Amino acid sequence: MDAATRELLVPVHGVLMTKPLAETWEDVKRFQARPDDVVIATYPKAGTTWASEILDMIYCEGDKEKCRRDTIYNRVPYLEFQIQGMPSGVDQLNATPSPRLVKTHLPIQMMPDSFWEKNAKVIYVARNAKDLAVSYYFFHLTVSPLPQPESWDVFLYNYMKGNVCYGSWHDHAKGWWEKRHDHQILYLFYEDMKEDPEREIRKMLKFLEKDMSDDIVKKIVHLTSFDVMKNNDMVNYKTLPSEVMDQTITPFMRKGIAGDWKNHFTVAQNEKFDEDYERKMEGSGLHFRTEI
Ligand code: PPS
Repeated sequence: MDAATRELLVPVHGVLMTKPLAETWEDVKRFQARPDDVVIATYPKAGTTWASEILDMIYCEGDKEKCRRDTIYNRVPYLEFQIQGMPSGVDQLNATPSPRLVKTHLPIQMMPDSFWEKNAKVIYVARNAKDLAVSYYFFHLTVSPLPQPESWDVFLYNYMKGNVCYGSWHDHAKGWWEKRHDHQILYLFYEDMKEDPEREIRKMLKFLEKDMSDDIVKKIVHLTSFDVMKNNDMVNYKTLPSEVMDQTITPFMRKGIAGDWKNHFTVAQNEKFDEDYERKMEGSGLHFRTEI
């Protein structure tokens, strides 16, 4: 682990988290879910904001103005959010009337028990590990609570080892995949959403037992497309103070594609990554597409 990581991240039950979160971890653990909560669970950079916007659109029946009532991080509060000087995710959620949409990046073993006890539904979005690494790297360059990577190579090494905030991508993807056998979890893939967003939105509707006209579904597909979201200040995080997220380095809505990893991985990095990946994912039954 490099010095910057050691300074800003500490392990909580063996998973690296930011220090402010580690210090308030018990508040997250004790969080009280409600039966009608719908959780959007992801490893960071897997398409959380995209899925969150789709779900809020579903709840608002595709009403564009209603969805622009506030920023995405207020409409879909981030359970374990903890930055000094800003309201915590737990406080925000406690003050949110039902039905709530809840964002989390927690790995399965760290979810507050209450979500299982209350039988809240979860939509998990997974994204292939290579594109995710690139997106996470650029995100680290822009946000102050995360350690500044020494280089892309060092970042990739830390990521493969699980020495990044939220720990191992492999464990995260596999943990949630296994849990779907005994809980209401809809497991979706970013690459499928890219390929056919309408089909994936219909899966969400079915899972949530909601009916919707074809016209509204198509409207939601359009309003949640990358180009529309990139120019929507209620989802592109431009409302965050620049000392928290500096988008002059790279925008939050950066590329939004599958396959960008090819522009960043060297041949040697790719070989090493594949070898490590095969070992960690073998027998999981999970298959990701790294391009579409
Ligand atoms: S975060 O910070 O963990 O909540 O980030 P998250 O929202 O999970 O992921 C950000 C990446 O998702 C891309 N994105 C999209 N792709 C396609 N279509 C839409 N509508 C969309 N919205 C967000 C965003 O561009 C980030 O990926 P990269 O590869 O960095 O562009």
